[in-house]
Amino acid sequence: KFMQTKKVIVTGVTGQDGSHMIDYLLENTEYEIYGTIRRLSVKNHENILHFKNNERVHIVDMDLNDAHSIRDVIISVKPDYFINFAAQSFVAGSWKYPTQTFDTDANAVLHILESIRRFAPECRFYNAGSSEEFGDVQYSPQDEKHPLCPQSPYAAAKCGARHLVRVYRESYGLFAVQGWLFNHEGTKRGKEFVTRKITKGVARIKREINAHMESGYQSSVRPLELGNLDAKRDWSDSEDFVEGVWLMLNQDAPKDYILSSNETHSIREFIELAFDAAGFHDTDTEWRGEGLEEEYVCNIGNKWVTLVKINPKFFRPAEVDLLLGDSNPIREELGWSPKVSFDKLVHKMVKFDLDG
Ligand code: NDP
Ligand code: GDR
Repeated sequence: KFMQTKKVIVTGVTGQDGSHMIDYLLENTEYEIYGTIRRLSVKNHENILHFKNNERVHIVDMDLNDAHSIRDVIISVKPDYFINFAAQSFVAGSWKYPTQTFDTDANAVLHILESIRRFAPECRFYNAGSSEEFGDVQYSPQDEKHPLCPQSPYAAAKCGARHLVRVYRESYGLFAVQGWLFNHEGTKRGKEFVTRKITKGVARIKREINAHMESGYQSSVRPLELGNLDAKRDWSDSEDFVEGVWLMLNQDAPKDYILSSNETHSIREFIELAFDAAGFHDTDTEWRGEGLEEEYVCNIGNKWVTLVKINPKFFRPAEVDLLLGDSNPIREELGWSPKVSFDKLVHKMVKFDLDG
């Protein structure tokens, strides 16, 4: 007998997680997939090119800032799953575009929940929650009981969405969850986020040094400019996390979990490891100076070359100093386990940017 295939809507597929989610669904399910995109003046389809023409993937238009477009897609697809990765996801940008951030990251979630309730009440919904919601952390490691202490318009919007998801779950019995995902990265990571900015910067500097080996490279190397190097983050690989999201969506009853590596590292450590992965050895490199004068330098052919310097323009109006997750509950209850270590992640990203 003909069995109707389940349908999954994934938003944010031109970004990092949405793109990996589609790869994961193509490999691990037989479902029909609807990846949503919005109109931009210049297309950025780099992360969807490899599945754009797959017969199981339908690319449909939906702008989260337009409630009608959300509603129209939900009515026409009647999804079994709705995975919402789309967002204004850049924390620093959320002070510049607070209203747009709140509309996209909180109000749009309300529009999705309302349309699911009215037109597809059996649909399982996932919204992309964040460790940024813990913000001004009260204790470490952060677990699912940690209070919400947002430090940015972005985090405040994600907290608003979290309350809405819970209210809709409890009021209407929707299967709606919102994990707390700690930072996750990879070769599809946006270039303004610190990890990718570093790995791309390392690759560029390596190329500049190689190109000028013969002729006074000291003046030819443009240092990488960064903000607060003391912040600490719990970094993982995005490909490990999309699996955790799918497990959350397929548990018996809706429950929100943390996904994290359970380790924390400073931006400074990420920088050291990234340069090391590109062949700048720690015997040749060192940190010098303090505060705004701090620099990461390297001795190349008896000349000191500045690799990294501070630019205060990358400081934020408020900072999240430390994030460290406790993802033991999802490991124990749903059997999730990440495969890629911090060290492997940094090496993978540096290698990709060196080759690219
Ligand atoms: P990206 O920034 O890589 O991707 C964001 C996606 O959202 C892009 O596809 C973007 O489309 C889309 N988008 C933005 N605004 C709209 C809009 N108005 N309408 C439709 N689509 C829109 O994010 P990530 O993949 O890194 O993150 C996925 C989600 O997880 C986000 O919600 C993020 O806030 C959250 N998160 C991410 C973490 C991480 O470490 N990566 C950790 C915790 C949470 P376009 O290409 O058109 O701009
Ligand atoms: P984050 O990621 O804010 O944690 O949000 P980001 O990589 O932007 O910043 C991490 C830390 O690095 C410090 N930093 C810099 N950051 C950027 N972007 N550029 C710099 O030059 C720089 N220098 C230092 C920041 O101050 C910060 O402390 C990410 C996003 O993916 C969110 O969507 C997600 O919710 C959280 O992770 C969990």
